[in-house]
Amino acid sequence: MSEPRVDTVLKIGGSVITDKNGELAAKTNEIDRIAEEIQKTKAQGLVIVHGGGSFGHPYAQRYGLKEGFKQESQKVGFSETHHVMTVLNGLMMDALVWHGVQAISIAPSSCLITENGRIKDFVDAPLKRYLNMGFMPVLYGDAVLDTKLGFTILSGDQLISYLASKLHAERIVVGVDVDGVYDSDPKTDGNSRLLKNLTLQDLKKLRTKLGKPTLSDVTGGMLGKITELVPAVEQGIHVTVVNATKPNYVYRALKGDPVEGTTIRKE
Ligand code: IP8
Repeated sequence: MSEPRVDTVLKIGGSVITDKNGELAAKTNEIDRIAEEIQKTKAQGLVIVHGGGSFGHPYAQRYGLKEGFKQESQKVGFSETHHVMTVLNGLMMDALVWHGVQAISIAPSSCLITENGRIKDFVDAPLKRYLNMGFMPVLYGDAVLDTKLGFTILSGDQLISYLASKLHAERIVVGVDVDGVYDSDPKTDGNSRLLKNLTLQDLKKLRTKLGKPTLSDVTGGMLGKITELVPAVEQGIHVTVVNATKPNYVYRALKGDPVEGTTIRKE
């Protein structure tokens, strides 16, 4: 099978498509707007990954899934967490498909296994074949099996970095609910500064500077994102972080048009 040409791996943060103050609170208007923006780009070679927001995270946290299998009572939590992610994914798929996008949902829990939380085996033949046929695969952060932990939580951020590297993507676009990467948390620090251009070195320094993630996010918030992006940037993949809650920012980022946000390059 020939290698598919992948231009962009796009992450849509859970905080963009859900209300993280609620539980199972989808922002259906936002999901619809983003699906329309994706459709408008007529993008080829695009892979989409979305986060868990108020669907995956509260369940994963309630049952302590990220730390692995410790007791029988967690198993129903694993099922619930995966299930609510498929519900959120269904809303995303609904919007994309009815906007005429030839999107196809791929469940990480069915095609990959992690080892101590890191992706180890990924059955990529269907994904590659879908891409070769011009489909747009849509994946998400998920509850997954783990060779050492029994199971764990895989973040969409680990997935985008892994997929972009594996598929030799040109770039990663990360849609979040703030204007880009800041030198501290803009939601709690009024003096935080937006960092418009970052190099790999800056990214590594920032990793040590950024504070603890919010408790509602089992996979680590912005700090988790930064950490996960490092290997992709090391491989020369360009990253753009934009505010996906602002209309047309995702559209412009996908088109490669100038848009406010943070760009991250190797040097
Ligand atoms: O929101 C986590 O994905 P993320 C998904 O991309 C679950 O970190 C199931 C909590």
